[in-house]
Amino acid sequence: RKRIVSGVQPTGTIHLGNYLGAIKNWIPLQNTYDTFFFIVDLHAITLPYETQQLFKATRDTAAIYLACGVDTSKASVFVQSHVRAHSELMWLLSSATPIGWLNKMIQFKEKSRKVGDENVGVALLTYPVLMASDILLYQSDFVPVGEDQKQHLELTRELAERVNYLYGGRKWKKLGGRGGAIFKVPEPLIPPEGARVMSLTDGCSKMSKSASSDQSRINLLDPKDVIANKIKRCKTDSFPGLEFDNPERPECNNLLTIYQLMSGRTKEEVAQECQGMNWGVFKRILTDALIDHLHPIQVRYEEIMSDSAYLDRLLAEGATKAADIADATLNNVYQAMGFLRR
Ligand code: AQP
Repeated sequence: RKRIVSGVQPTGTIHLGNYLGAIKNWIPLQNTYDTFFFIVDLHAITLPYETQQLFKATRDTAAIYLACGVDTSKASVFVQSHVRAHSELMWLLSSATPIGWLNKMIQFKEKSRKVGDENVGVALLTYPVLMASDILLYQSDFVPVGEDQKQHLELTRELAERVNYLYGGRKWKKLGGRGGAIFKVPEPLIPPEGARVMSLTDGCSKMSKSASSDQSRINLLDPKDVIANKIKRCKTDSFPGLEFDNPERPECNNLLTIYQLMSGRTKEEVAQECQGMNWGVFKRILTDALIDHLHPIQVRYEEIMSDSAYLDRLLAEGATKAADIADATLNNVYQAMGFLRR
């Protein structure tokens, strides 16, 4: 079976953007692909963070994956730092990564501007090399990527080809390596349309964990009254009726898209149902759709969190399964690069 890897950083509370842009799309993939869904904790320390918060968010994120329908009998679910090969491969790959490639990364420029020079750690620059390790360790065929991760995946592909060129082929075979290439070069898996969820307070910026105002996002674990309040206060406009795809109405497009995805209807059905509505009526049906969709996830989340020993056991099993594959790749890389193995 073809392989897919993906993950979310435990940097804050999981919001509707993470759910609609990533986790929800993983569920059908589990049936057709060999899937690896991990909690990307090593990436979560690339910006200043709270240790207590990382500790809590790591388990929370795992529980949310399961509550959303990730099934550990089909997918490998684990915490990134529990599989040591991720950090180890990163070191090996960093020796083959020209620093100029990293300096070009848009996300590095944006994030370093945000935190200010004195808070920019080296890990923020080398983040894409760790991401490449995450993907290449599992010889992944596909990686689901949003717009903001496309450049990082391109770097992963170039790095795979570079390592294959530098250390693979005949030289590798002489050292005892098997197969044609050290790494499979992964392809992007473009998420379904409408998967980019925008902020509730500004339809032109994406919904994000790090936005300072909690009003800008719906968190997956928000209680009913909080959801109702956020939708009541979210930004709208003063055009008559409601419509998709009007560039002058980004908030309207975003809220209709959220409604469409939460209610499970088609875009055409929603366009027709809502075209004559005013904001008051629409906000009520949107609130109901959000609550109806998120409530069962929240109930399952509570059940899972009530037995954290069980959750930890599942994560340990996931890490063991993942490490089997990751260690085999890592061993090949060491060998190909000329290291004397124990
Ligand atoms: N607004 C969004 N719409 C659609 N998809 C989104 N993702 C994040 N925000 C949206 C997707 O969620 C996955 C996990 O992303 P991450 O944990 O690496 O965080 P991120 O992409 O940096 O976005 P966050 O979660 O909002 O954090 P910050 O505040 O750091 O930007 C990815 O698949 C991502 O595409």
